Order: sequence, then C-alpha cells, then structure tokens
Amino acid sequence: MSLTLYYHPLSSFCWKVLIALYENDVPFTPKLINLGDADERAAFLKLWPVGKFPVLRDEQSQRTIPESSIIIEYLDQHFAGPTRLIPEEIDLALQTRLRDRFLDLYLHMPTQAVVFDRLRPNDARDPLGVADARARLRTSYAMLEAELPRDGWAMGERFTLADCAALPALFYADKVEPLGDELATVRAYLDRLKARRSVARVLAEAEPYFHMFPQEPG
Ligand SMILES: N[C@@H](CCC(=O)N[C@@H](CS)C(=O)NCC(=O)O)C(=O)O
Repeated sequence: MSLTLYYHPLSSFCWKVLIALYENDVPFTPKLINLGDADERAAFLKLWPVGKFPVLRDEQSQRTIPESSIIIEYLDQHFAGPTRLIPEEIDLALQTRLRDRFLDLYLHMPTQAVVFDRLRPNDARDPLGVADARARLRTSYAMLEAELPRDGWAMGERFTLADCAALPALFYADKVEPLGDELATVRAYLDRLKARRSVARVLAEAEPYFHMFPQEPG
C-alpha cells in the first residue's frame, strides 16, 4: 500500500480528506498523530514544518502532499474512482474549487477561531476575534442558504471536493454557532451529507474522540 495519511480522527480538515478516500475506497495506512507528544510532533514537523494535518505520503511516487484541497486534487488525479471529486468540465471545476475555498476560508477557519479560543488560558482570550468569527459564520450561512441546491450536492447532482469540504466545516460550525430555523436548506444539506456512506464512516470513527472537543468555558 503506497499511501499513508498522517491525521487525527477529531481533526476537521482530516475528515475532509478521509471522506475523499472513503468515497473511492482508496487503500491507505492511517497514521494517527498526537501533536501533544513531543517525539511524534518532532517527527511530524520533519515531514511538514507547518505542523498542520492532514498530510499524505505516497511512497510509490516519493511525494509528500500537505493541505486538504491539494491532497484531494492529488487523489482525484492519481487514484481516481467512481466519484470524480473535481469535475472534468473546466468551468464547473473552477466553481467547485471556489466553493471549496469559500467553505475552508469563510466557514471552516472562523469555526476554528472560536474553538481555538476555548483552548486559551482565561487571560489570553480574544472576545473581539470570536465575535468577528461568529459574524463571519452568519454571513457565510446566509450565502449558503441562498446558493445551495434544494437537493443533491453542493455543485449539483455529483458529489465533489466541495462536499468533502462542506461536511467538516458545517458539522463543527453548527456546534459553535447553531444553524437556526431560517437555514432550512443548509440544515437539510448537512443532514444529506451525514447520511452519505463515506461521511457516516468518518463520523462513526471520530465518535470515540468527541469527548475531547473543547466546550464553551462556563
Ligand atoms: N489549510 C490546512 C488546514 C489544516 C489544519 O488547520 N489542521 C488542523 C487540524 S483540523 C491542525 O493541524 N491543527 C494543529 C495545530 O494547529 O497545531 C488544510 O486544508 O489542510
């Protein structure tokens, strides 16, 4: 087996890549990284000095691929299966990449900002940063509510990179800034995602770790 995925089962950006791997049943070796362990952290930093996972290593091509979107592009190019994650039609491919960027930058990252703030010491919290992140989430929710199809997937009938990006972003965003009743289209899309085979597998594997998710300080 040539692929190794460096990951953690609770890591939302790792979910994005796991969904892509499970969509096409691509064989890989999962390597769980505990960044809290000094030795594991040091070894991981040698692979990708930025220190963020997921990272994919392909022994056959001798390539190390970081960044969830780039990993999914790599899988789509070199390990393609029945679910093509990047549409072949170039304009649709561009729209798919735009939606992926939108979901990562304007939904996933503000969610991370709220969660990471919970991990800070009391005297280092950033209430203004958290308020900005929550406002960004609400803007992104409203845009998605207006733009998402009423059925099917983010880009239409076919499941793509954009859906891989959407699930972790929406799943955790809903935990920190719950989707309100006015977001019925977004809620229905999240429910469809959760029922997808690849996603259900990722969520089931993450469940034993959910207790580690940082709660809002009381
Ligand atoms: N842009 C990166 C983001 C990756 C990322 O933020 N990963 C988080 C886990 S979800 C991480 O490694 N956090 C560990 C840390 O920052 O120390 C991607 O798309 O892969």
